[in-house]
Amino acid sequence: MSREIVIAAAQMGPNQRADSRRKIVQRMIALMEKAARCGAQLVVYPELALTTFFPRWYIKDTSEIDSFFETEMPGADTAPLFTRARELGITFSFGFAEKTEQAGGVHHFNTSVLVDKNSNIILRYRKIHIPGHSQYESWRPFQHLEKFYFKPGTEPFSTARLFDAEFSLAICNDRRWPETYREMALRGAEIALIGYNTPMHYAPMPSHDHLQSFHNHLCMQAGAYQNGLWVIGVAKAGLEEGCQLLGQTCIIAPTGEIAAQASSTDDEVILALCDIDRVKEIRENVFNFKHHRRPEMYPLLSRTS
Ligand code: CDV
Repeated sequence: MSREIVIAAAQMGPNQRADSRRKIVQRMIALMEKAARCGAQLVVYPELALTTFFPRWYIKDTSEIDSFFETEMPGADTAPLFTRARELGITFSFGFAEKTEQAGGVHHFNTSVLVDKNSNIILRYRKIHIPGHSQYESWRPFQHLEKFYFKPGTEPFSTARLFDAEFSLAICNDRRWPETYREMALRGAEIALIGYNTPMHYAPMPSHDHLQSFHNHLCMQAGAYQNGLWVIGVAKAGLEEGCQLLGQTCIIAPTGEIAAQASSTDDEVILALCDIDRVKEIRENVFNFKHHRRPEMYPLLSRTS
């Protein structure tokens, strides 16, 4: 029996700081309903879908910082999204800022979850590659203080089974690292869901600004092809609080080909009928790990220092 899944990537336009969670969640529900009308079984939203990309600001007030974080999922504001998904029989994935208490301490993560059609969170991933800087840097036109707001996740990429296929989650900067896709594929993942917020201006190397679009597709297409994965890359896009964010939401086949791509920087749904068995075209041939990979020749890859 073929394993075909209609997957929707729900690109989101900008979230301004003054937008309430309620308003943002309503937009997410509207995207979900549109995707459902088109036959989607899974809807994928971006990184930090519920808020603006707040690491662009240096905020000292802890209650103000807390206002960007979720302490429960679903909480009062996000419950309507879960309820509507259950009514529609839709599975979905989205990113959010998570504040959690563990081992007597409070931790802040940049998190993504995968939710089944009964509203159960079946996979939770906390961003491993935290980019940016940890202290205010006055020379920047806007900050990228992810290292100030978030601790890196402590669990490696893992997978969850849905629709008879193996799913894995990654978040934004993770997509630029080849290790992300290889680790997922070695763990049996067949579909990688990756939300992102990528400013068009990269302050440490502005001469690369014109390459943002190219690098976005380059890394995800390479990751898909070199590991035989479907990759669903979903942007929060457009002009958010004066900061232009890249769009280019796309669904990439295991051959590295783009199967569907957004054509705006607003709220937009794109879909593809993803035949998960196409993973085999790559994994049983050119990148058959068992037959051709030479891990004993790559000892530095897993060295930690
Ligand atoms: N949200 C991100 O992780 N953004 C980073 C940028 C800003 C370096 C990215 O890799 O797109």
